[in-house]
Amino acid sequence: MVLIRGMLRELLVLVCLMLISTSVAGATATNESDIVITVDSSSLRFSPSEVTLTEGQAVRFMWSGQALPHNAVADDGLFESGEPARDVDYRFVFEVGTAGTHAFVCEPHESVGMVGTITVEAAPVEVVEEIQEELPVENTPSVSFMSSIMVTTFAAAFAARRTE
Ligand SMILES: [Cu+2]
Repeated sequence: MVLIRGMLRELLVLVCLMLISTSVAGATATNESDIVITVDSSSLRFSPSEVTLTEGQAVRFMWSGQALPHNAVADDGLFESGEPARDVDYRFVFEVGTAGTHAFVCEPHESVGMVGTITVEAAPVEVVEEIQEELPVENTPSVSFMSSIMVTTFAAAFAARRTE
């Protein structure tokens, strides 16, 4: 019986470690996976102008101190960074359901070829739940961490009682 309990404890520690590592990775993924689009040195091109991402990921249009004011407006109306500006930091999350190709332009410079394309690939089904769960707790990653600990504690207490 002691041997079994020892093995159970090792198993629980392992499960606990796995839960902690996945919740930490999930909490930090939101910003690390952002795709940044800026303006190149010619001042009339997006860089990069063509990107591919997965539903749930975000694109961040970001530039500062530009000689000319720019914006980023989707042809299909999905997103718009606002009025053209020399300093822009605009983040747009491509939620589930936005899979497809989204062409966008810089309104003042569309005629000289300041255009781009964002290709959004559908998220795998198991990732959908994860994204919806994470969005409200974006700034409080400890919530999922705490729930993992609580689940593990309950499991440990339950397992210990059963082996007695
Ligand atoms: Cu422009």
